[in-house]
Amino acid sequence: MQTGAGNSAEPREVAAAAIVDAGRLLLAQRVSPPHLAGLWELPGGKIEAGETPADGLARELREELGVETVVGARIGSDVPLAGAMVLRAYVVELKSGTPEALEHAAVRWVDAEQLAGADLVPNDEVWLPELTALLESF
Ligand code: DCP
Repeated sequence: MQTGAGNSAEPREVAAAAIVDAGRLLLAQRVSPPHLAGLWELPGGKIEAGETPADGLARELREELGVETVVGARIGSDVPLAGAMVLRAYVVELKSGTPEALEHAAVRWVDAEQLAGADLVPNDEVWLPELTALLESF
């Protein structure tokens, strides 16, 4: 019987946060791996076994940015990743704290125009239409 890593029928999830405040979206600049270093992403990470995506994403944001958050609705489509993983984005509200680059090279807030010109990691580029619409709704 299989134990430990969970149900092999379900892909492991990497959750990413679309944090919007005052009409701007938070981007974080990756430090690794080498082919993604310097590119900008929605912050987040792997959901651990036994965690809900909401709890896991809030934990990642606490570790990476030093903030408390409320994880909301899914946004955009699933992005398949190597290793039977799937990347999903969520709209996230900042509850307390100011985001700091604790595990990234830098963080920055962008408006819709700056988002269009940002060097995003390729996976996150698929969410550009939904992220732009989200920014324009504020
Ligand atoms: N990823 C992505 N876009 C994001 C977030 C992550 O394409 N907005 C990808 C990059 C990696 C995978 O998802 O291929 C896992 O992301 P992280 O390395 O950021 O996840 P963790 O922080 O959980 O990794 P680690 O196990 O190194 O702590």
